[in-house]
Amino acid sequence: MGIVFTRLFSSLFGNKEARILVLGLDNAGKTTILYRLQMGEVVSTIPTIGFNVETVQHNNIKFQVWDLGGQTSIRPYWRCYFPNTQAIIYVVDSSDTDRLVVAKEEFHAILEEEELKGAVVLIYANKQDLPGALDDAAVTEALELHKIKNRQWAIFKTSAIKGEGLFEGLDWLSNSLKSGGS
Ligand code: G3D
Ligand code: MG
Repeated sequence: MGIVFTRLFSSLFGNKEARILVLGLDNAGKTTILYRLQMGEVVSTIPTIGFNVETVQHNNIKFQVWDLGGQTSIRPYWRCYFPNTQAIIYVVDSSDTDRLVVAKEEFHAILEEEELKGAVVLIYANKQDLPGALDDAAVTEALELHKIKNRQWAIFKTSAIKGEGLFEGLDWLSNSLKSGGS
């Protein structure tokens, strides 16, 4: 996957610093995805502000991961990570039907952020290998993706454990970043 990744994303941003945020509720599979993509060393930091951010730097592209939900007091600090964000990868545990409403609310709150207005959105309907996992159409409905206005988005079924669907999603992402000229 490392080589595939290089082929997809290299020279996409020239020398410009680029940021891709990988977000979702805890337990969605974000950290698993980060390791699965094998882009480089995952560096985990716990800033004094109190939330854990995992970072992988691949050339000039920075992937940054943290858990949404929970304490509202730390949320203002998320904004430090918003500038220069070209894409958001939103990860959902498709088998955790109880928390899909929360996942939806967190998702739409993030989309409202001014500094993320231009970001392309890729949704991973993860944990497709689990019995009872909702498919992409059902997750689309649960997250109310039809409400997304004025931005490119796509949803892919994935199993981070099996490594399925991740590459297809990134392929879409790199193509839409190319066409969007961001
Ligand atoms: P997070 O970083 O979003 O909080 P993690 O989520 O990557 O830590 O994953 C949480 C748990 O879900 C882990 O299990 C992980 O192995 C599992 N997981 C992630 N992706 C998948 C998937 O596609 N299918 C299945 N079946 N499980 C997945 P543990 O047991 O280590 O807590
Ligand atoms: Mg994690």
